[in-house]
Amino acid sequence: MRRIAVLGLGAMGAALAETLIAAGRPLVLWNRSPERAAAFSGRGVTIASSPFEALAETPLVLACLLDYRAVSAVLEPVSGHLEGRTLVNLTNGTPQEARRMAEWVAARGGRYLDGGIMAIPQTVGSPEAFVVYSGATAAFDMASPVLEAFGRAHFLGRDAGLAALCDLALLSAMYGLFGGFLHGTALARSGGIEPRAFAGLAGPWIEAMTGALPHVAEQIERGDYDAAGGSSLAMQTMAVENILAVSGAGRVDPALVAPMRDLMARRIAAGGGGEDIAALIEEIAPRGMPGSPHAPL
Ligand code: FVH
Repeated sequence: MRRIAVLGLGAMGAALAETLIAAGRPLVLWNRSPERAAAFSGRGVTIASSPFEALAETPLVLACLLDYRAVSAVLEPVSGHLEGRTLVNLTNGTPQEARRMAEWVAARGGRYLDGGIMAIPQTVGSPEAFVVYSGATAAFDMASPVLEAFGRAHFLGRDAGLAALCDLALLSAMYGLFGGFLHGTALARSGGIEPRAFAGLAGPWIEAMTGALPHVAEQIERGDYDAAGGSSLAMQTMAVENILAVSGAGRVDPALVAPMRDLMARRIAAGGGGEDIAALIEEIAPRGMPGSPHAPL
């Protein structure tokens, strides 16, 4: 087995390295601050003193750094040594950054695969972890037996920007979830319900609600949001107004919930009172505009 290079041993890079060590993969590790690489000494890995030394050892290079600026800073000095190598970049960034990086690597004779890790360091390699990839198909085919160790590997296509887009879309859903949970926790605490007791109720409730996501997605694809005797916006907006009223009384800042009330009001004013919550997508990404369900980016 040829060695695999891991560039970047922060919280996530170190978790990736640990996972590959557990999978019995031979590794060469590099990190800007040498002490993070030195922490792996005696674990049967090679410690490289420079990115050049790391690349020299392997055809497969994994990068997991803070941002694309860091990736460029690390790779530019060794750009003459990318020919024939596959770079898998697991650094968070924008689709534009990923596409630029893919072109830059290809211009130097290398293959580029972009990845978005849908796990935290503690869950890398666990059954719930997955990673979205896009870029050179040959790079995915070559690297996927290694990459599967991190979690299920989903290849989204040859557009190197797709993985970053999907990563950011999934993170958007996550931030909405945490934002809602934080507001709910503050509200509950204003009445003496402690955060852990609230979490015990919120977990099963949110889990049950995620069961509705396929139906919401179907409504968006059909462009038909009729609530059909279910949970209309006209009904839901009353609950949201009550949330905001109680938040004000309990001195909880409405910043995380008020935007939902505003979107509902806009949709209802446009005649959508009988529609389901899925209709709000038309307020943030109207049909026919970039980002709408009918005009993919
Ligand atoms: N940690 C997480 O929960 C998330 C889960 C999903 C994926 N993200 C993304 O993974 C990338 C790395 O995140 P991280 O958690 O490893 O981040 P840090 O622990 O802060 O480590 C940062 C590493 O980047 C190195 N670095 C920063 N700037 C430079 C530079 N100019 N040149 C070379 N290396 C640089 C840093 O090196 P050092 O400070 O130890 O010398 C660390 O190795 C990230 O895109 C997440 O969004 C993680």
